[in-house]
Amino acid sequence: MGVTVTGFDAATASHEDFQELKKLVHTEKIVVLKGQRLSPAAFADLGRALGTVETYYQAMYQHHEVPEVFVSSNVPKEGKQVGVPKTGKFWHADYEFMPNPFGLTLIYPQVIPKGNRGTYFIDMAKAYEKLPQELKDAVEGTSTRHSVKRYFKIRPSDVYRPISEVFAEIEEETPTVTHPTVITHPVTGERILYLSEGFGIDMLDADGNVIGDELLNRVLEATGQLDETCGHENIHLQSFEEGDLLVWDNRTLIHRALHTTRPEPTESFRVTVHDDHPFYEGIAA
Ligand code: 7UC
Ligand code: FE
Repeated sequence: MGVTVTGFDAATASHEDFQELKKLVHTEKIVVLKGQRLSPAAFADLGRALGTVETYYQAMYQHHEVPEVFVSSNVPKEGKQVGVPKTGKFWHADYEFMPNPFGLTLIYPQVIPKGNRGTYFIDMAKAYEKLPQELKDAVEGTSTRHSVKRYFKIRPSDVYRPISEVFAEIEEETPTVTHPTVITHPVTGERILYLSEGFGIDMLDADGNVIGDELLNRVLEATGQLDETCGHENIHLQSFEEGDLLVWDNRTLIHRALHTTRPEPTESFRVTVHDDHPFYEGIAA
């Protein structure tokens, strides 16, 4: 999975180059831009060259100078936490719990662990293709509900608050959303299973009635998301080294941060972008 691109310079790239890059992401799913040296502001500019940048909705994730940059870090600066540690250690698509998710995720690792480096991916278009016909038939016409609630990170300001109040606030700010279980990629036309172990809550039949958990669990199992060893044949471990900048198709791929056995310093910057296409054909956004 994925391709490597050397010699890409966002500062001198033409409009056509950026269009080409996007096309490559849609067809190859992961593009690794090698040898990047970008300031946080230049990283956000790269995002803007690809479409409309989405700033993460919670301030605690935002880079202090460039809010469009999401910071995942366990490396304190001047003794203070920056961004949020241990993000994304569960299968998900970014903003899956939002009404209008974005098509592109850009990750630019800053501090790379020596031991456990990389991110796990599953191509959910391929996973759909491989489903037994019986499961394909079972998900046809269904939709899936998604919420951030199980992986919402408690903020420093939440200390001493009743957990019920925090849950109510999550539902108020980011109400549970419903998307078709199988979405169509607006560029490639692929059919994609759009659900994850992290954010998927339950499924609805064509009439909007909740289906028991069994179907959701069977689909999660079949796609490899319940394999805690991450050895399932659908799972791809994407490694990276200093200077790499990853751009991936956030419609087709779900991902999961690698488990670190011993905590090692790790930091990465993220920019997320709505490209020129609706998230999926027929989305109400
Ligand atoms: O802290 C995290 O794991 C962030 C997650 C809840 N959301 C990332 C996203 O873009 O959906
Ligand atoms: Fe993520």
